Amino acid sequence: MTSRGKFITLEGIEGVGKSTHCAFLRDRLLESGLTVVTTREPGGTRLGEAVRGILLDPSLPAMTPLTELLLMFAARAEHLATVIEPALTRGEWVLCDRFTDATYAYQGGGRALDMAAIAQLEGLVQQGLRPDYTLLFDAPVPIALARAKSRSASDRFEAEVSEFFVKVQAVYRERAAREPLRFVSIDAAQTLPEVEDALRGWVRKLAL
Ligand code: Z5A
Repeated sequence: MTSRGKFITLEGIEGVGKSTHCAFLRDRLLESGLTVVTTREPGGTRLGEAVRGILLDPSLPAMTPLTELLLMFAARAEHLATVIEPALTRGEWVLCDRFTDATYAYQGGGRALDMAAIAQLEGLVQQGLRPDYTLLFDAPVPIALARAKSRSASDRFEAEVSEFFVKVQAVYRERAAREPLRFVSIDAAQTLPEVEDALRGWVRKLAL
C-alpha cells in the first residue's frame, strides 16, 4: 500500500521569499526521489484562481473582512477536495505557498476577526487535516515589504500599511511558538544562499 504523502506549507508576510523558496525546496525534494506537487493559496484550482483574482484585485470595491474570510475558505475547500487530498492519498508530497495559518495571521491578526470563528471554519473545511510541517519565513517588516515592492505593483493586501503586517507577523510568531513540532522558523533576512543552506539542512534532517 502506498504511504500517504506529506503536506508542507510555506508562510510569512509578503516579500519574505516564499515563492522563491518553494521552488528551491521542490527541487531538493525531487532530488530525493519524491513526487512533489507545488500549489498555492488562495488559488491552486481553476475556481480558486478565479476567487484569488477577486480577493487581490485592488480595483474592486472594498469587501467586508467576513466576506474575505469566507472566500479564503471557499477556495480552500475546492483546493483540498480536488488537489491536496488526492495528491496526499497518491503518496505525493504537497508544497503549498500559504494555507490556513495565513488566515489566522491575515484575517485574524490583520483584520481582527474572531479566531474562534476561523477555527470553526477550519474544522468544517479541513475535517482534521493539518500541515505536517510549516516553514515560517521570518524577516523584519521593512525588509520584506521593500523586497515585495521592488518586484511588482501592489495588490489589495500589499496596499496595506506596515502596522497591518506587524500584526500579521505577530500571529505567525505566536502560532510557531505554540506548535514547535510543526513549525520550522527560518530567518529570511539572511542572504538567499544562507536561506537555501537552512532549507537544505532541514531536508537533510527529514532523512528521506
Ligand atoms: N492571504 C490571506 O489574507 N489569507 C489567507 O488565508 C491566504 C492568503 C491563503 C496573496 O498571497 C495574499 O493573500 C497575501 C495574503 C493573503 N497577501 N499579502 N501580503 P501571495 O502569497 O500570493 O502573495 P505574497 O505573500 O504577497 O507573496 P509575494 O509577494 O509573492 O512574496 P513571497 O513569495 O514571499 O516573496 P518572493 O516573490 O519569493 O520574493 C520577493 C522578492 O525578494 C523577489 O524579488 C526575490 O528574488 C527576493 N528575495 C527573496 N529572498 C531573498 C533574500 N533572502 N535576499 C534577497 N532577496 C530575496
